[in-house]
Amino acid sequence: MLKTQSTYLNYLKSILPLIVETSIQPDEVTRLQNDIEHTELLVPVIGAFSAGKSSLLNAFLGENVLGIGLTPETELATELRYSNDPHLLAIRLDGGSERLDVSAIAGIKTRAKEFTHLQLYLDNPRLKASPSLVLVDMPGFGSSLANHNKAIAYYLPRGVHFIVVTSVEDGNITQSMLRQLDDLQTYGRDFTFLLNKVNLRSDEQVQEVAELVDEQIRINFVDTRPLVKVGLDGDARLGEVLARLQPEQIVRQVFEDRLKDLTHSLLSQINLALTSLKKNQAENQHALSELANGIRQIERKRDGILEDLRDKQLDRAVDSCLNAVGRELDNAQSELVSAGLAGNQDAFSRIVSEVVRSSMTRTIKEQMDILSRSVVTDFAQAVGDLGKSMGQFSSDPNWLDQITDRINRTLQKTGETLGHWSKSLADRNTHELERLKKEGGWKEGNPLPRVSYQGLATVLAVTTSVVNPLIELAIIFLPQILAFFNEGRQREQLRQKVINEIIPSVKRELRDRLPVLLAEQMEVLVTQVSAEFEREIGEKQKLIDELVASRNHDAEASEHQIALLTRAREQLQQLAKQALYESQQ
Ligand SMILES: Nc1nc2c(ncn2[C@@H]2O[C@H](COP(=O)(O)OP(=O)(O)O)[C@@H](O)[C@H]2O)c(=O)[nH]1
Ligand SMILES: [Mg+2]
Repeated sequence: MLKTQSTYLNYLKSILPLIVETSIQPDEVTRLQNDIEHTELLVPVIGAFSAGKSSLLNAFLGENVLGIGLTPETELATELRYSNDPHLLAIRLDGGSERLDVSAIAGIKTRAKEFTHLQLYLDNPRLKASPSLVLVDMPGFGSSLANHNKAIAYYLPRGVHFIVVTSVEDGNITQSMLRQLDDLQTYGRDFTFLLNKVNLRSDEQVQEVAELVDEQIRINFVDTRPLVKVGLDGDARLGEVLARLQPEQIVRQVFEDRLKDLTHSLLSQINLALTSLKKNQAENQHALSELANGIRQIERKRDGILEDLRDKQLDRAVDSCLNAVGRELDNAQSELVSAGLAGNQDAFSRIVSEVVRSSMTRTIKEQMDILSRSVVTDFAQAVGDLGKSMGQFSSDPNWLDQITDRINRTLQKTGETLGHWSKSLADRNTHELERLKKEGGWKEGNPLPRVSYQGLATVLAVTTSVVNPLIELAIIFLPQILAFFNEGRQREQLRQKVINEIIPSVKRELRDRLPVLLAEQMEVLVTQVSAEFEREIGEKQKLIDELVASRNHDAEASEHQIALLTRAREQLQQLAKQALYESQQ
């Protein structure tokens, strides 16, 4: 376990006893403990088929365990972990797994459809030396499109850093790779670029390719990054790349804000409890009725927003997504025509699916970003009066701002780096919403049922939930279009076909399916933001309510509570200072 991880876990462990004696709920503390404990940093190794990804990883491991060669061997993403009991776990689509012998990896690709990915446990010193980093051998662009898409869909939100491998033989970064890098950028993921097989070219040739690649990266990604040249020394080079990753820092980036938010939230609850204990009965009752009123306003606002979503915003969002897809498919026109002329159906479908993925991901994320910010503002306005009165009650003029800032920050989080998560939060929450809809006999047009979410799905998670099903579908309907290519066409004929039939039919297909998926996830986003506001307000309500009740029973108890809370506040501040603010090693 990393030092940062144990510092954070110790912090949570020591604050738990401080709050169990008060009426403050420890839910988020235990949730965070669980997440931090199970964090692994996934580092996917991506690149074209035959770029040398598996060879590089074999060199790093010092053993030839991953299949290499002329046919795409890696059809299933393979995670590398240390264990003194070597074995292979094949993870099934339902989340269950099958335990196999390490040697089974050679034949498993014939069963690729049954599994989402593989976990390979090896008794290997290199893996033992860096237990927090999990390298992933990814299927290349030349493997089956369905498997490639499955792997990208799974690892794009989960990878913390990507190692991008290109063979010097390719001469530059291919369009496919550029689109892939574009997706990484949308997801806010960093990458290291490896120029592989440099031993196959002269120094001058390598230098020429390196300059070209550098320029492509500069043009497409603004900032430059060092290009790592790899020949037969893959072992050492990959080791250096990993050493530069600074896992402690990555873990800190993933959890620091959450821990600080938790601490602020606990402190503000302690302060609220202290305030409430010092106020009289009537003042407390007034605060309680204001809070109850606030929850009603949130609910009313939510129903209003959902209505507006269905009436207006959805159509606008669908249009802007489809326009982007159309525009970017137009840009890829000559690439599509060339693939068609070469009779390369695989390449053709791959281009369509990549373009759809990257343009959809970008535009849907933009839409969701705009939506999330505007609804947080809407809800905050709806409870503006509550904000004022609670600000007075607790002598904290920023009472409401703190809540909205916290919710905004949570929505913008990009780290879903927990290797052990079988499903994204968005999936879980959507599932819960579906269950409640069914149970309550929900009908189209009715207000959505209330879901007690297990945390907020981020803008990115919601985006992923829309894009992934659409990519699967883009593959399903392509074969019909592709039949056309087998009839030996001329370039101009093909171009007309691409412009007049194929691009419109992709758009048509998306127009059929996108609105339902988009509406669903936009509703999930709105419902979650409203649930989060309600949770924040309800938490305060519950706290004051319990204090009022306990004071009625026992007047002395409040003196004891005040002493307890004051001590808890001091200790919490002290512990937080050590664990979160001073330990910037
Ligand atoms: N000369 C040379 N050949 C390499 C290198 N890396 C991989 N290869 C060869 O390239 C082919 C494909 O490699 P593989 O690791 O299977 O690529 P992957 O599809 O990206 O996993 C194999 O025949 C390897 O022997 C390298 O650094 N130098
Ligand atoms: Mg491979």
